[in-house]
Amino acid sequence: MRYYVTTPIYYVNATPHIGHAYTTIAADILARHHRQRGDDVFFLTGVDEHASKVARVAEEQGLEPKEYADRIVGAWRALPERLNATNDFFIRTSDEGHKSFVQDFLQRLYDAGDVYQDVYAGWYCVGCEAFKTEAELVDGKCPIHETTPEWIEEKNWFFRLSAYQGRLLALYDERRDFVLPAFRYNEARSFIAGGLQDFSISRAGQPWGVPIPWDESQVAYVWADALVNYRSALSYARPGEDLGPRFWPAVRHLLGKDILRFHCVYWPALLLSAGYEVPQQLFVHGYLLLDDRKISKSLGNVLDPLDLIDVYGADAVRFWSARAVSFGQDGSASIDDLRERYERELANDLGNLLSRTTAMISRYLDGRLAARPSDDSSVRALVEPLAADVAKRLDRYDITGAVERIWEVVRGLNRYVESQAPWQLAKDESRREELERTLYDLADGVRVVAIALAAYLPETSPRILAALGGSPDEIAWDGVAYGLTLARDGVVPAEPLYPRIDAPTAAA
Ligand code: ME8
Repeated sequence: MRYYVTTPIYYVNATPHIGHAYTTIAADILARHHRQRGDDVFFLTGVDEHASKVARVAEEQGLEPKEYADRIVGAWRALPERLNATNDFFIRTSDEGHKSFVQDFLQRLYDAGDVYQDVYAGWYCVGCEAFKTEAELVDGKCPIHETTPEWIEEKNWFFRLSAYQGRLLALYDERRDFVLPAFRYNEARSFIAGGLQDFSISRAGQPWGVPIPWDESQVAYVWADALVNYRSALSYARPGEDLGPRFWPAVRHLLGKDILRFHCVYWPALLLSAGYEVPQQLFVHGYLLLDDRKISKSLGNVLDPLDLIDVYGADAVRFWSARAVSFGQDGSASIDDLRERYERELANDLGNLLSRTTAMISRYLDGRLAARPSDDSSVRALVEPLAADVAKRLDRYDITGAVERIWEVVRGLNRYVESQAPWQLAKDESRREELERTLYDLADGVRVVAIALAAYLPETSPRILAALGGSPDEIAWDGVAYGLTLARDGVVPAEPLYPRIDAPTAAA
């Protein structure tokens, strides 16, 4: 299967916060999982540079926009790198390959007869990079950014979105899973059903951006430029190779609910007009809240994900981000919860399970494990449904439910240790075979869990496999099955996976 997954491309008007890490982590979990399943995967992330708010910050700093972007882009590249995200490309909208693709794309809209010139007057929120209707404002302010929008009156080029209402409704009716979760599908569909207004795809009097091919006095409106990244990247990510035929339209867009309309309404319409196929699927997740407000650059309540990684490591931040809030819903984030999960779930449930397992194999069996899978083993019953259950959840983007399902097995293995009490079996020479089978099952269960968790915990999972005396990079998904541990010796007590953190509030 072809599996192309994207994050939004983030604005470079400030450095990344935990909200950006959130989507990047989710996309990476899906990308890694699909690679484990042997799918042909492409994972794209990157940055959105041609925004008015970017030009504004640059000006405040006395820099040309491009110079500013060149300086700050390092902080954005560091986000996926430090998170251990396996993106196959990092796009910047200032890439020449992107700009020429956008020009061709806009020309196609024009040639399709979907573009006309008109004067636009309205309230523009620079935070949103979008016009707002009076009805959307609260006390004259943008409710998201809590700022007064600017009155803008310009002669612009318009895209005939209104002409696509029927085609979009037909698309939504034909593909009930086009947008997930279902309540987001309903939200997008009712927005379309409520009537669509044409929107401006160009800006006058702004030098920063992609020139409109038939009118070089204007540049592309940031969204008419940014959305195209998902398709443009395929054309130049691999020099001399066009990945378009391979990965389009097998794309799954991940995005936050703040940009639902652009992705679920504007983007498919633009693609239809330009003669491209619409995406396979869009998944819209909720906001991570901090003290019940959206974490946002403009609101200033930012958590720096790199600080959290410094203290807890990338795996713990990934785990917490996937687990703390049901993916798709809004939810609150707190450092206390991260610390709690680090200690209780990662260090105790998982770390101690590995420590005990390896210590007992070392102590009671001299580090030697014979292959003893058995038909009536309770560990077999515990792990057998796991591969299908996890895959089914991840196919629905339920990254929280999938990791919870894996954790049921982790907890089940801990109960198994308690109920089998290998330390008792070890006292009785006549129960040697039972001891061997118990420790075999335990080691095999931990191996299964490590492979199932590899997409979430890419640093820890190979360490677990190696500690069990296996090959650290054997993580193919068909390894999530009972009884594949081979006979081995030389198992020694493992180092703690998650050492105590003495300064847990360092990042707070
Ligand atoms: O909108 N909770 O960029 P952006 C969860 N450049 N996710 C969050 C979040 C939060 N509190 N804050 C941000 C843009 N995100 C455009 C996108 S795409 C063609 C152009 C994540 O820097 C979430 O994915 O404002 C959200 O949609 C995105 O960052 C917005 O990033």
